Amino acid sequence: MNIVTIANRLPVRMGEDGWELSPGGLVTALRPVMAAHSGVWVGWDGGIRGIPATMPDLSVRLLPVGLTASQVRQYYHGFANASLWPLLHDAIEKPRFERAWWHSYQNVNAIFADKAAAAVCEQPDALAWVHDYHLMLVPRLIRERCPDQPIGFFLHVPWPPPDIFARLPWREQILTGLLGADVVAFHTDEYRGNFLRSCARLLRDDDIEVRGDSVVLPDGRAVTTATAPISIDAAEFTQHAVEPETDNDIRLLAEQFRDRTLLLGVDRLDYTKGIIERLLAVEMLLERNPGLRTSISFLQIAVPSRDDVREYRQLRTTVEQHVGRINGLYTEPGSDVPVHYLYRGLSQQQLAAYYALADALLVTPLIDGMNLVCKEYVTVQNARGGSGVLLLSEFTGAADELPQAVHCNPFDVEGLSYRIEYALGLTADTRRAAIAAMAAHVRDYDVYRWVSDQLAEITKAAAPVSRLPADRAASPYTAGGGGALCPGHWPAAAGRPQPGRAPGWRTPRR
Ligand code: ADQ
Repeated sequence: MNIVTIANRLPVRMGEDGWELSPGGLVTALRPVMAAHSGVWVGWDGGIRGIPATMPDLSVRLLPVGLTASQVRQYYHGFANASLWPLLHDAIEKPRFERAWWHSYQNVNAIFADKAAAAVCEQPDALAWVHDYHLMLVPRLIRERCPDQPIGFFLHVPWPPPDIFARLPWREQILTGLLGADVVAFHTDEYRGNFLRSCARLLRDDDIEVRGDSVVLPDGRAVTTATAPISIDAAEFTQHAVEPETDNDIRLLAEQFRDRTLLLGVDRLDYTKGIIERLLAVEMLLERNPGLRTSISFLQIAVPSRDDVREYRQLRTTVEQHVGRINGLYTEPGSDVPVHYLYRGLSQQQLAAYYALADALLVTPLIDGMNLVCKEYVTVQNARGGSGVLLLSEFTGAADELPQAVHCNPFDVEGLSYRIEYALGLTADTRRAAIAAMAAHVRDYDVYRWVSDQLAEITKAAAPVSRLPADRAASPYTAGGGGALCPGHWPAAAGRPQPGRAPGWRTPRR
């Protein structure tokens, strides 16, 4: 099978020794697929020229998309990161909407779709797999260009309730863009349900109907939705946990944090991750328990992220002010500071050393599509027989899968500080058993399984028989009946029923 992956970024970056595969959630998840299948990866070159056509440890052709400075500003920093990102994260920061950003998003999505379609249409067994909120118009654009190719879409972030999604001025276009896919997949049932309810409420007038877990279009094509919690390459992290370099790093860190209980936070520096709430909870812990000021250390490792967006620059300043204030208040004379802070990216192997040493990992997002860091932590702890404890926000996709974690509500900062105390008070046996159970789950449902399940789902949904209308089952998501058919709204597909095809129906571009 030929897989054409379409994602905002290519999976490569310039490292100290030349081009290397990038770290990060999406790349971590997709790398094994591309190693196992031949194919193409379409993505933005990040403004760096000279991207290689292939990488030695990735059997994939890289197809770079070049963007102008204005497209980067408007499509990426603007619409993707200042409109869609906050909107899809329950609008915890107020989304900003600007028409120029939206127009740029449309243009850039068309550029990605043209590149992808050129790769998809030339191979009969190709499957297009589109990723994430940057490219939500792409499934439909590819469908217009290659009507019969299987197309899947995976959303790496949450889908909010319809009341929140409805704030987007271009909500119908985004929904119909996604419905160009055969399968639209989410991390959790909750996000999937929110999406189906959004379709039912906002696409009524387009003669689009939600039936069970599918969405049926005016031309009779049924779009399947799926729940597919993403995971990590557990074998790779298990390996990192026991490498000699990791042992060396652990020795150095153990020396640095000797006689201290180490609490750890590891995140992209993003306002969804609850870093401020975490720092405030640690502050309350130290305020309440003077003895802890010399016996615990809290280390926050933050990867620089999106510092071209105003809210992210402000967040960095605020985090650094809190770190300074807490240390100013609670460092005991003659002792080390209680809060440590690294603002940088680390290799997976280096992260593994921190995971191995940390007595507790604080994962406290206000909202997070999944969260891979907690899965990495339980894997490394288990590989070293550790008895660390995972504190996990109930507002992460991962909380559904890891019931053995100590769940917490980061909006309740004082409550969070008590949950940390509770977690640290658990016996080593209890903690070790919880880690083992969570690590077993992550091992069983690793990223390889996620990928093969997703590819099977897309292939199945795209088979001709599945494209016939779904049964007229009552749907928990349907808000009402249809309305007028929108001529020209849906690209025609060869061999598919197209009731009500009206004059003015657009011929798909090939
Ligand atoms: P992210 O928001 O980036 O991903 P997450 O799932 O936690 O969040 O993945 C972060 C990745 O970056 C992890 O693999 C982690 O190891 C790595 N990382 C973190 N800190 C690092 C550091 N200092 N140096 C190097 N690497 C670091 C988005 C969604 C998530 C979803 C993923 C995958 O927001 O909800 O889980 O995609 O779908």
